[in-house]
Amino acid sequence: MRATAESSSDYGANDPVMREYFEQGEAKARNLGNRGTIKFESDGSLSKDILEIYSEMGFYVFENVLSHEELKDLETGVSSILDRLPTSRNADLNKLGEPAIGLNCKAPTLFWSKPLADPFGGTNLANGRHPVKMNEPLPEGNVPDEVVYLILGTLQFSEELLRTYAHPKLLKVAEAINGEDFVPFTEALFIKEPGIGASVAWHRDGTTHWDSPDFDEGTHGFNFMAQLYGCTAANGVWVVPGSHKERYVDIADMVTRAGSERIEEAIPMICNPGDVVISNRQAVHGSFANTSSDWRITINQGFHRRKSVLGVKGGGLHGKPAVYDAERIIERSKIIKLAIEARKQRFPDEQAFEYKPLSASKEDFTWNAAARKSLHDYNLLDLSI
Ligand SMILES: O=C(O)CCC(=O)C(=O)O
Repeated sequence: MRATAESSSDYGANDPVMREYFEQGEAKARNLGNRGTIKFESDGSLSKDILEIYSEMGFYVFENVLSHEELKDLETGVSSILDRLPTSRNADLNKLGEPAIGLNCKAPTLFWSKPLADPFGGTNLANGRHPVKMNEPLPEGNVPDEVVYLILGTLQFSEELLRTYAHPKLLKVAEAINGEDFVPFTEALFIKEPGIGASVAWHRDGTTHWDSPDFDEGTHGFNFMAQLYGCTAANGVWVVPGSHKERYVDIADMVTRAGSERIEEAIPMICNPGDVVISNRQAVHGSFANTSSDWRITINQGFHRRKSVLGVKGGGLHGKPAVYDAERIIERSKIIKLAIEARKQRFPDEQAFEYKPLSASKEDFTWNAAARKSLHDYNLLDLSI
C-alpha cells in the first residue's frame, strides 16, 4: 500500500490556518449525514433517504463499496498505469525504458502539473471555469519538475479499472439517478501524491446547460469518485453543499467573502479505502495541493442522463466540439457492456448489472483481446457537457 509517505511539505506561513480549516471541515463532514452503505428499498429502487440527502447536499459517501479483493486488483491496475507513464512531459519512454502510455492516443489523456501547483486556477483553460488560483505551496526535497496528476480515457489502460466501472451496485445507482437509459460521460484518475499532488481550483463541471429552460439539479450528471486509499480533508475533494441546485454561482465572490481560497461553506469528502462518493458535477468543488503524507488516488466514473446529451453540442476539455447524435451516444455506451462482460470473468458468482439500452443488441460484447484493442482512444467519443 502507498497510503503514506515519509516526506511531505506544508503550506508555509499558511500552514496553521490550513490545518485549522481542515480540522473544522472534517468535523462538519462527519456530522453532515450524507454517508452510509448503498441501500435499496424492498422493490429494488435506491433508498429514498439516500436520494433525498444526495439531492439536498450534492454529494454522498457510499461506504465500503469495493471489497478488499477488488481494491487489491485496483491497486495492481493503478500501479501498472503509474509505472507506464512517460518520465517527463516530452519523454517517449517510461521509467523502465519501455514505450510510455498515452503518447499514441489522439484523445487527451495525460495532464501535467508542477508539484503542488494549480494548473487551471485563474486561467481561461476549460472555458475559464476555474476563476481563482489556489495557493501554491513550495514543495520540499527532491521532487520532479512536473508530474501527471490527471489521466483521462483510463479504461483503455487497465482491465482492473474497466471491471470496477461495471460494479453492479454503482451501475444500479447510476440507473436510479439518471434513468435506465443513462450514458457515460468520461473516466479519469486523479493522482494526489504526498507532498507533490497538484490542486484543482474551485469550479463546477458543467459547460452547456446553465441557461437551458429545463435546467435542474441533475442536468450535468454526476461523477462516482472511488477511493483507493481513502481521502482526508488535506488531500480530498471539497464540495459546497447545495450549490448544484443553483443555475449561477459566483466562485470568485465566495473566495473574496472568505478572504482566502478556504471557502467557508465547503465540506471535504472524508473516505476510507473502498468508499465511493457520488458527486454532482454542478456542485462547486475543488481540492488543495497535497502537502500531507497521504496518497490519494481517485477513480472517477462519470454518467449523464441521455436527454442531457442527445442533440446537444458538447466538447471542450474532453474532446472536440460536436453535436452528440443517437449513434455516437450508443457507440460510447458500448463500453458499459464490455465492462460488464469483463467483470463477469473476474467475479462469476456476482449478479451482473443489465444495461437496458443494449439488452436487445445482437452485437458480440465478449471480453477478449479484440475487445481490449477496440478500447484504444475510446474517449474520443466522450460525452462532455
Ligand atoms: O479529484 C480532484 O481533486 C478534483 C476532481 C474534480 O474536479 C472533478 O472530478 O471534476
